[in-house]
Amino acid sequence: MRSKAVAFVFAMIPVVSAGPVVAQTLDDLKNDHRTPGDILTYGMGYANQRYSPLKSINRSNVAKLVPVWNYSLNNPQGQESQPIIYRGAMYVTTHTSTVAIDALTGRQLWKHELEFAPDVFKMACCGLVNRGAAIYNGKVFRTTLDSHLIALDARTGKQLWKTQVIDYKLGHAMTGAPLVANGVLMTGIAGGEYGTRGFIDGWDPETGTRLWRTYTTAAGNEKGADTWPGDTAQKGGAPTWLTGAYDPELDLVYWGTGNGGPWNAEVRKGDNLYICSVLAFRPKTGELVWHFQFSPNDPYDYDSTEVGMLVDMKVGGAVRKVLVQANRNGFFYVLDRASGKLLAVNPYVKVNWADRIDLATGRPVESDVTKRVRAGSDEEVWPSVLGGKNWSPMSWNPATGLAYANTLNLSWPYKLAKPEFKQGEWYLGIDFRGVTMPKNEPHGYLSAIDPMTGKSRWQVAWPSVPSMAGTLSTAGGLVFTGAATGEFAAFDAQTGKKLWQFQTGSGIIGLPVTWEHNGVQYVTVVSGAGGVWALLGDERFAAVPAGGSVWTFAVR
Ligand SMILES: [Ca+2]
Repeated sequence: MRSKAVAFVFAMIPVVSAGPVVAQTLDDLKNDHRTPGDILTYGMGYANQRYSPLKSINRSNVAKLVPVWNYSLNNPQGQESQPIIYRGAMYVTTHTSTVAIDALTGRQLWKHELEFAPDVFKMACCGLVNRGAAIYNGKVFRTTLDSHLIALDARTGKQLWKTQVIDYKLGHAMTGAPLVANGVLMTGIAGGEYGTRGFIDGWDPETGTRLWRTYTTAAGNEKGADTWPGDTAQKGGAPTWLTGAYDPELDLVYWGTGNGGPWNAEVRKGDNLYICSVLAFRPKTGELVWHFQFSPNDPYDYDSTEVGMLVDMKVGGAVRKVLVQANRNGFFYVLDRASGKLLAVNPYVKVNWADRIDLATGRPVESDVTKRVRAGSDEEVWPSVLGGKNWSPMSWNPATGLAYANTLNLSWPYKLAKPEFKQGEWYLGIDFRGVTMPKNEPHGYLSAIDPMTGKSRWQVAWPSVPSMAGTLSTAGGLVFTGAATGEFAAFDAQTGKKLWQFQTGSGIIGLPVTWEHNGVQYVTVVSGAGGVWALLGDERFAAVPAGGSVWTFAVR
């Protein structure tokens, strides 16, 4: 708690300080979840719970929520950026810009713009997006589609340094928000569809000098290299295109990895470490402490890049430090986050690729469907290539003990084909025909999931296109999320009853946040249709206007 004197000093500083910005410290980042006046991390705290203790907006007054301001991002692509808020400034990214906005008025403070060579866009498999910035020690950090990492002065937007992470022409892109933990700036990489080799990097935030690189496919004399035939690990995928979580007490960063390359797993027989896994490593060195592989030899593009949430939860009568994840493979996992031991695993959507996950070994028991797929048969597989849940994060409410996620009810037709590698092009090795939308059933839900059973306490069906947006939970008993058709909405966390909604003018695929200033609670979401769903040719989506903007709401 801040003393009254300190609070007074803070109140005397104008919302946007003209003087030097007090630098964010590592302690500020560590305490982010306890300081609802700012949002300093992707995930609203290192634990990635996207939970706020704020409750002045609650079940009884959320119906009075009205917009306070709207800011145009001047960008027609999908908007997946989570805002960062510090000392009255809000930082939002698009694929072509980083902006600082006065959080109370919506006035632009500065804008930093990017330009790309035209061939860059081909390397972004699934939409021209960026998922947000990181902030530390007076600097704003972001990644770029052409695989660079940039540091900007948080006060002026001036570029302080720019580093090439890797040559994008190899088939890489960067869309994720960086993570700063224990003084190290960390980034992942995309390119799992292009026959690339994934990695995670650690950087010096002051200079942009690379401190370490940990590859996510094991090769050469590395442990696990024997899970790849020949040199297949070199094009083996395991991309790391989202953001990790961090436990400061254990000093472990948790980072998810994606699919193997090519999707056709018959050409890379073996477990293929570390595709479709969570890696627990030391932020100072990148040294791997433990790993858990969800889908060994995955043929289905079941990325595990969305790492999930770190929660302290009762398991068998005792409170355990766990990592919970709604995996794209359709199973909900509870892992001990100190050791990686599997504590519970159950399906949370319709699954037919595996009969179950063996609790003792953590390995899937592949179904007859997958056995036939591996033999070359054409099969309908659940869940689809988009997974039981796609990239967007869920949120946690400690009062309900539930995980709130936008889940998908889709399958896909699957048949192996011959993979052919060509640099900078998709390297799949399957007859890819998109997803199947079931008739007479919703295609997605907002689901309130019990982590120990995978069962939903309640589900709300999306009436049209399913939502790919993130969720936000609050102590006000609310869950906020957005619809692909543009409605930003609040639901009762206990019952799923919709309590409020507002049409934002374009589709929502972003990450809502809440924050306060002078005792007033605000809710912010970035609107802007696009992302992976826009690539599916769904005619229902064609009627949703493009156009990125930031909305901030309050009860008035
Ligand atoms: Ca905070």
